[in-house]
Amino acid sequence: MAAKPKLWYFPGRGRMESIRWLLAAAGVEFEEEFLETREQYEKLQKAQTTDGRLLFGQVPLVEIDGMMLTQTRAILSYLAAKYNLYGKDLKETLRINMYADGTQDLMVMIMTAAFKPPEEKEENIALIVTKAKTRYFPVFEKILKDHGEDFLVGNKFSWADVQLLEAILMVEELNASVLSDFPLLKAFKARISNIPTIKKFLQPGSQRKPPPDSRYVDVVRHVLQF
Ligand SMILES: N[C@@H](CCC(=O)N[C@@H](CS)C(=O)NCC(=O)O)C(=O)O
Repeated sequence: MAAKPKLWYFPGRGRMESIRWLLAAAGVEFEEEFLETREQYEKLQKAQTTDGRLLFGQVPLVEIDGMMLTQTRAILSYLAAKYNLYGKDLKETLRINMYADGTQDLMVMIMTAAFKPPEEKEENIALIVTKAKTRYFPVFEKILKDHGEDFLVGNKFSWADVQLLEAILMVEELNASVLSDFPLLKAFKARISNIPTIKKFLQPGSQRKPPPDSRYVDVVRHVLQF
């Protein structure tokens, strides 16, 4: 039996969370090592010269299929292809990439919000919710309306669906009624949440991480020294 993929990251969501989601959606078990000290991070950095662990000195780092992978987007694409969540042809793959990149842009805004000074937080959250409602969610609502299918691409469950659900849940944590004007996204959310592997990941006790709190922010600041 192949070894479980191993993930190295801080003990929280950040850039690793979408990787956790995609593995979970594919029904793949994984191990995690949490970086909580500068020493752990420096140890990974030093390993760079010997076995290419941190290619550009950054995490996420994922060990899978005998490789040490960095760069979130590359890792996600590899997993999507490996677990058959990447469309049936180049054109479907392209659309999945476009949709996943869009939701990733939205999630990066949320990810970085936790590190803003307290006086900027409220305004920043309002901006993110507005962007979700005016730029991102209308696009996905229209896609679902136009083709009338259950999934975003090719009427088949893909990485794009996994990541859109992740993004919807993240924005709902900022504003619980954000989907009120998006009936098809509401139905999409219910449908995708009910896929057995996703349902399992949404249960308490899974490897899904909670929203960032001050402890998480302190750990990241401490490890990366900023
Ligand atoms: N393009 C990279 C960016 C990775 C990145 O910025 N990682 C941060 C932690 S979330 C990091 O390791 N920063 C340390 C540094 O850049 O020196 C990716 O998407 O994986």
